[in-house]
Amino acid sequence: MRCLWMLEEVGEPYQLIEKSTRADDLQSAEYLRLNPNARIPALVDGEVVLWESMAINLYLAQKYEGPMHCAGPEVLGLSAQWSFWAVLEIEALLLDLLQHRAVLPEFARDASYAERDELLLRKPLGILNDALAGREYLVGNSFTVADLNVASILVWGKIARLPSDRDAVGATRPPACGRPCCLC
Ligand SMILES: N[C@@H](CCC(=O)N[C@@H](CS)C(=O)NCC(=O)O)C(=O)O
Repeated sequence: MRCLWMLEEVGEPYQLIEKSTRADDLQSAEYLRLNPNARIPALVDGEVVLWESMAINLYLAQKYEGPMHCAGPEVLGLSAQWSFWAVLEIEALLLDLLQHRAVLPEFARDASYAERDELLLRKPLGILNDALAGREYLVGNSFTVADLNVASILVWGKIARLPSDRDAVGATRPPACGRPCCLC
């Protein structure tokens, strides 16, 4: 999903080849040549084949001119920083919270897991809220791949019923709220 959002923001023509998460789709020899992890997504851009959604988005921001183009190494470095940070500090906790708040059937949910996840998320969400205090974007004065990659993880916060008021403790309001392709 985050790569499709990025492609829409980049504005270059692309072809989407839809895959299901079924084994016969992802475990085919043809698909494994593109992504040996048997996961979605994979990007084919001429001779370049890439997997890992954050890396695909950073590549697209480097490669193509236009509104999402990284203006220089500083923007690229900061975008990589926020992208790795979101994956390492937030993603697993938020996915677990999502499971125990919304995805698992009621009988399998464990409120103590959700409580723990919410507590552990307070620190990174506080860091994000501080970084966005008085500004709309994480890097510079315009929407970049840093905002897109971080927001693409934080959108799950809404389904996981995290408060969205930026000033509340443990709250999340993703950068770039309200963009046409953003789900939040
Ligand atoms: N870290 C990978 C995660 C990719 C991933 O988990 N994709 C899911 C779909 S959103 C998938 O392919 N699931 C199928 C499976 O794990 O068997 C990325 O960001 O590209």
